[in-house]
Amino acid sequence: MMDEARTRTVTIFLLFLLNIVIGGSSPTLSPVTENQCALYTLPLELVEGLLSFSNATSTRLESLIQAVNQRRSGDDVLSDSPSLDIFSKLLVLLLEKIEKEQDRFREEVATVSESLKWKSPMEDAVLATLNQMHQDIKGLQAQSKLSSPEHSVNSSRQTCLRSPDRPKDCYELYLRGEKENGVYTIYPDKCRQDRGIPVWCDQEGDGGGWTVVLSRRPLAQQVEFNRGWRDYKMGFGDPQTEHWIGNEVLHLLTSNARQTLRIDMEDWDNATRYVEYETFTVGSEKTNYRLYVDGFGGDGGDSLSYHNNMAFSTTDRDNDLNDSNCAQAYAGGFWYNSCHRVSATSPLLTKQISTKGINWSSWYSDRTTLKEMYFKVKELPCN
Ligand SMILES: [Ca+2]
Repeated sequence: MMDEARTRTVTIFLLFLLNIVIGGSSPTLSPVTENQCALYTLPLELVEGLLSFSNATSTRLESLIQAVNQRRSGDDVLSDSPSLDIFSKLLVLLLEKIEKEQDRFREEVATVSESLKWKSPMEDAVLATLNQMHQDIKGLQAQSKLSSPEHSVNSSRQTCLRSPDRPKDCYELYLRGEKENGVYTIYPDKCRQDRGIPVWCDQEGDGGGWTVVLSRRPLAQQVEFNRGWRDYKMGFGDPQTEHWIGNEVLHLLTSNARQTLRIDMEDWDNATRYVEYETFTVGSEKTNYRLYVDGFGGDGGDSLSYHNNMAFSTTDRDNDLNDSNCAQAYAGGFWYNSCHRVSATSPLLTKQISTKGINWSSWYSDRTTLKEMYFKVKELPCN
């Protein structure tokens, strides 16, 4: 009788193990660890899926080990069973392997974010989600014995990522053959049908594929840039004249793929300068849309690095490092430090020496105001 029960228990364990081993072999984490760049190309949902799968598996293993241990302590005959010992050890080994793989993945994410000074967005997007999913899985397991990984991955969200004819930026449009400058509709958030937004695409300069995120130029009637948090969050102006694309879109664009930032500027004597930052990221609203730039190049000087790691500030949200309110003092929202070496959203003043107009201090250290300034981003392809 006892032998029969033991055989049944062992058979169930075997089936469980087989399920785990077969199920665990398809979504592997190793391509991510082998290629850091792959982190940027993996859709967030896929990363979540991988993590939740391994979490579900590890939770299942933990409960199996617990069951084995309970069985052993509650039954003297079985406690001497060599086969249960072997299964118990095998389960522990599998659990260790999965945990090691998860640690390796977390480490890889942390390394990439550290090397790009890009910590918060990645932590927000993936690591926090991981903890939440872990809790969700535990909740589901409590409700049901069915805790297969297929049930924990939201497949409908994956499908919408693949929907066609929804270019996420000007670079995608360029790759599809749209090679003329102009206003195009892009869909930075591929999962929401209503989020198409008009932008100016620079498809002719500097290799094309640039999504213009900020444009300043002299007009008969300038666009008002002295605005509050909500306007800077959602975007305002006109892509054909003066425009702020919006911090939400900036965050989406720069968290979906690694982006290069290029800034073109022109003074009142028609001289031009440009700068590029190989990596440009804007954090989520939780980070107050914190700015991360790295990898400077160009002939205009590295003024923007003074604003690196700064939160965004507006007239009604003072997140700067100055005792006063920089956004109010300079009449525009920006990643103020204490306060600025770059002023891109202040009023467009005619040629004069003033910190209250458009400035790039490493070009004009005397703060001669500039006539035009454009911020544009482009996906940095992974090699
Ligand atoms: Ca302040």
